[in-house]
Amino acid sequence: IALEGFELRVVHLPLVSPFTTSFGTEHVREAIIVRALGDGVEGWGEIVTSPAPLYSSEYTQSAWDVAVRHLIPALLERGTLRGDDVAPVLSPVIGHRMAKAGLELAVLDAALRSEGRPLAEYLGAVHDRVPSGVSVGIQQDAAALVRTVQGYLDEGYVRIKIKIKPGRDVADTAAVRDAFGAIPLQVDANSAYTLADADLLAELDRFDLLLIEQPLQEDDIVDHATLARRLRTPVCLDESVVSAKAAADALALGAASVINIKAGRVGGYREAVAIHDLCVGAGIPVWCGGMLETGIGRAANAALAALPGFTLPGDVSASARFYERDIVTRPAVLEDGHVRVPTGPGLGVEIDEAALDEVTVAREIVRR
Ligand code: OSB
Ligand code: MG
Repeated sequence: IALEGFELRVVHLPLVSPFTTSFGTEHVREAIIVRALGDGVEGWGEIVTSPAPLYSSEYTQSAWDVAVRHLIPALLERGTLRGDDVAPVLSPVIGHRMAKAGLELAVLDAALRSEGRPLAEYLGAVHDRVPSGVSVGIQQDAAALVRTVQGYLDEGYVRIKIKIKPGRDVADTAAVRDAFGAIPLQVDANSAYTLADADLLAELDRFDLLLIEQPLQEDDIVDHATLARRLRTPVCLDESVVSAKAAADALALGAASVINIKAGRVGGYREAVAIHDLCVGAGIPVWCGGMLETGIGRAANAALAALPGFTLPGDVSASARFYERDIVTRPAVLEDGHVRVPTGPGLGVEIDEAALDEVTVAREIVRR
């Protein structure tokens, strides 16, 4: 496509309930919505940052700054671009993967819409719907957690993930296991532990969890390998897997036996597919993570999760799990425990511009 510019918006979407992880509580989802402006076409993307660098080093203002000063100028300088060109053009810039992924998605969407081709097909999807898991934040106490999980099970979610942190781990997990029996259950620590907690984490082995996600720090690859040898529960990496190279290194060291793939964390959808392909080749199951995406990123996640190697249910929930009002006209819904993979051109969702305007708190257009 012939690129003419990009519109960036910071959006604030109120959450239906606060979302608490080991690193903090959010009441509002902040993200950057990207509109690629082409010659007669446009495309949409989402930069999945938060206001503070607590999940990873990126945050909204860092992504905005690098996008405006470095990434967008590099793309506009090229003029005409295919979706596949975005990652190579942006690769001289180190890091800033969420910013790169959001820009890549907007260009891909524009290019695919102009070809009339769905993103799912472009990525290599083989399913028309994906099983839907739900990520449950840390609640007031174990009783509240059980009530919250009950609600999601009643809605039909096929897999439960609970967030854990020191002091809210074994007892919370026991409460959910005791209340619901042999449901597909996993836990996510978001880097809250160290190798010194290995004995404590081994207590989780008795709950027959699908996996424990990111118990240690982002750069603790060797420690994750040491921990993985101590646990019966499979170790899954999220934060640590920032690229296909990082995934290959983690697998070579035995640091993970499952990988959570998020396009934002790894710098884009092409890179996400590369990690998928690598894991399929290595016999490692993968699943699609989430970053509380709006309908834009959520549509892309559903497409990615439909690739053949995504053999575990992902955090690809219905929009209503997080938002009362989404910014797309037909937000993802839960049907029989699944979310449909959009079939229209590009992302296959249409933007609700009135809803988008309502949640926009900052806006800038960068033209050639
Ligand atoms: O670690 O998977 C994570 C949300 C924000 C940041 C990190 C994570 C999460 C989630 C939510 O677990 C997943 C979702 O979007 O449903
Ligand atoms: Mg995680």
